[in-house]
Amino acid sequence: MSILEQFSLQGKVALVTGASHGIGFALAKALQEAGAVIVFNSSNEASLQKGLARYREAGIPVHGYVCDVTDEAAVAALVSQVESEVGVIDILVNNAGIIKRIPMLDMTAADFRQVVDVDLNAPFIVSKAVLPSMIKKGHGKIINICSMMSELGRETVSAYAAAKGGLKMLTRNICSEFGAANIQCNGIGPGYIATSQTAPLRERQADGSRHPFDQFIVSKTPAARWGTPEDLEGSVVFLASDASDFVNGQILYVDGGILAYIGKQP
Ligand code: NAP
Ligand code: GCO
Repeated sequence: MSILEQFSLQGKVALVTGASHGIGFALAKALQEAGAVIVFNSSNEASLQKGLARYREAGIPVHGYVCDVTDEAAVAALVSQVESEVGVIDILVNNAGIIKRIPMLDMTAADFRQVVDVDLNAPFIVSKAVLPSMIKKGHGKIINICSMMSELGRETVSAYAAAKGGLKMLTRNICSEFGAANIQCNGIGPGYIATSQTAPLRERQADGSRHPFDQFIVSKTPAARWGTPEDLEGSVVFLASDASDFVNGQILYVDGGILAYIGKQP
């Protein structure tokens, strides 16, 4: 197989969860450009319609569905509907995620549970729903969108870091349990990426200056910039393709070097 054929996704069906915008949209765009048929879901009809319009404007053919990824019955129904309307899912990208930035002593258990439900329980639910058909087909790719917070903590993101740390270990466990069935499960760990999720950390201050956190992240990142969703496109095609058939249980950090860097002396 030529190197370009190794990276081709022709004939594959990819489900990217929560891909109406942001990182998920960029990942779906890249997978489609590599040849995959794209399926995505949104948590509600309004977001689905906005997402469908965004894909239409970009000339990207997609199949879109409403599905709350934390709802096991809804996920089972989604996978069954996709299998009958589009085809068996060859590639799953567990992208849907939320964050709550609340100091731990102020965070309710309900807040904590909600973040873990979307960021950790849902990847378990959706992976469990797609694995049987992948096993029957004799191959499959599961890509979990982890985070720098799979490795590091910081104030106010206890639930998110716990969930993303768990997602790193779920990735390794799916690898362990299904590697023999030719299923590869890896993670992508984005650094700080400019999306709606991190918009509050980049808001201009009243005096027009950059947000202190924005300045902090740029100073801590060797690439000296925030990442963009497009920075993640190559890594998702690699992990979704035959080129990564002997890569399993790994988290590929796409972070501009921030995890490797202790930071400049003040
Ligand atoms: P985003 O713009 O907030 O998008 C998150 C997506 O998740 C939304 O499209 C949302 O879909 C979907 N979602 C949330 N709850 C859902 C549910 N219950 N059911 C179905 N879909 C649901 O965030 P993003 O920055 O693109 O992040 C995408 C992923 O990358 C997340 O897992 C995030 O943790 C991770 N990540 C982000 C960064 C970053 O710096 N931005 C860095 C590392 C990792 P709807 O709009 O339909 O509700
Ligand atoms: C935060 C940010 C981060 C990013 C990302 C970093 O509040 O610290 O939202 O958590 O979203 O996960 O990799």
